[in-house]
Amino acid sequence: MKDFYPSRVNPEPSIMERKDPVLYGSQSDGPLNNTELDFYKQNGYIFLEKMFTDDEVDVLRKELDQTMNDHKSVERPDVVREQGSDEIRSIFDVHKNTEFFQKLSSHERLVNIARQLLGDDVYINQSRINFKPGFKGKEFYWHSDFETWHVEDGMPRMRAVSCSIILTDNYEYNGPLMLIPGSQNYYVQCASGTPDSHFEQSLKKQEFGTPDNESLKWLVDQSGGRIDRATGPAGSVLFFESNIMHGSSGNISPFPRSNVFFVFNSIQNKLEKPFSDLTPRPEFLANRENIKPIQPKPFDLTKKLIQS
Ligand code: 6CS
Ligand code: FE
Repeated sequence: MKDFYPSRVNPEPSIMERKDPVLYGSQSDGPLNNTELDFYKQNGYIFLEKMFTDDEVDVLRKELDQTMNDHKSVERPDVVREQGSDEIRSIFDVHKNTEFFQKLSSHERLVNIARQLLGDDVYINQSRINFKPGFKGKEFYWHSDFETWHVEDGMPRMRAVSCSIILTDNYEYNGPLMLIPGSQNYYVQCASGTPDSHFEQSLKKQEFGTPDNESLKWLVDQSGGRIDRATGPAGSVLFFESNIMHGSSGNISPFPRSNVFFVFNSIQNKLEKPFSDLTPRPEFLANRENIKPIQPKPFDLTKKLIQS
């Protein structure tokens, strides 16, 4: 298969233009209006305040705490700990491993937006819950998710969107996600060289497939010097395009930050072989098995599944 987005091939990094649309659907395809869709197209993300009520957030947070407790002593690759400590950083594959998050991943409120943005049926390519406890939560260095998914997992085109449900209030000072608006339109072809089983390290601290300083400066310049932050109340939902440059700082405030994270991919954009010599990453990071379009379902989080 042709590689439209080569990266980690040359020793020197470079920047190329995106070859795919950012927005695939239109207003008549789903819940977002033209203003919201335009914002997403221009900026590469949209932050929807309070899509979930406080009661729903309580339930979500309880489920997250429960999942975290259940995994405290679980030693498995899908339970990622912080470097040099026992602190859980992420738990992957929650849309398969827990009944609650499985239902949540097909919630019509989320899926209908993903379908609209991608203009297609969708499936989950990756899911996780992330924790950034007060005082000790560590950073995520700048990266494009698509770069990793393309080079290490074989995602052919830019037709995926990440959805992050924010479960604690996000402030400027507790390590919110930072995004470079407009960077979804450019692809940083990163410098070559990726160690074997890179993911074992990159999920704690990514050092390969990250942009060089010059490219990052260039991206911030093209946005007019803007770096946006996904700040807002718990219950808000952030949708961000697969190639937008993003990252977050550590959390030295007393306030924890946690979120649930689903990656929706177009059903026409299923994973192929990695666009590199690397061994494909495990299923918990990059879903390949039993791929079926999600049927959006109404799901009252505070009650039981309304309809299955
Ligand atoms: O590995 C992944 O799939 C995700 N995690 C990191 C640290 N970088 C790329 C992508 O966001
Ligand atoms: Fe990311």
